[in-house]
Amino acid sequence: MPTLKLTYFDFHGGRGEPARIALSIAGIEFEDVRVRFPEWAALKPLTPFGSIPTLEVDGEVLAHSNTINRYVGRLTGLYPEDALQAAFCDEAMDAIEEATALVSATMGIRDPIALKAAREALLEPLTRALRNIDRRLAARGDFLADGRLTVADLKAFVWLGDLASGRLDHIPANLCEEVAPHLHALKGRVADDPRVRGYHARVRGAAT
Ligand SMILES: N[C@@H](CCC(=O)N[C@@H](CS)C(=O)NCC(=O)O)C(=O)O
Repeated sequence: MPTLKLTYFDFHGGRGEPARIALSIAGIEFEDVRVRFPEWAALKPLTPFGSIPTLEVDGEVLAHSNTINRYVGRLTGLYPEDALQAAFCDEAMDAIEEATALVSATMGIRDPIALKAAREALLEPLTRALRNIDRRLAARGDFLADGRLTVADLKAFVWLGDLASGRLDHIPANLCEEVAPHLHALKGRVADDPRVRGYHARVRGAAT
């Protein structure tokens, strides 16, 4: 197994958390580097694309969350071997990434009125993304690909947790529940997976 160092912000969510969960539940050792927000400005220019997560693999640095998720998925057995199922997995992760980028673009808005307007403008595209992914999930069964837990489900789980966290002002915490019932059920299914429950029991209280 390669030596792995995963670098991401110090909270239980966002683009780096699915890889943390995947590696942890597979019992694969990795250095879990958690960046505090004040440390980020100094680190940013040292990353390949000015963003995190990054995953160092025997000294080679990988960037972009879905690249990392696929790589980690292959290491952990949480990425489909079948080409079509792998494409289903990728499609879901790319769709979530597109929706995540919409929200990310509003993260730096400091003016409360501008933030409210930007977040309210997100409701329509976010609802559309949730409904679209929900329809794909409904067509495929209990999981987004391969009929079993994959990194796509972990990415969906973390994304939906972020949306429902109440940390995103002006995004109703129950949006997924209201518009995407299959995804909402998937979130519960992943949370109830004994491996994921074990992960949360281990990390609870370690970070916010
Ligand atoms: N497409 C990239 C986007 C990464 C990204 O924007 N990460 C955010 C955190 S979730 C970040 O590094 N923000 C700080 C910044 O851009 O300065 C990915 O999927 O990893």
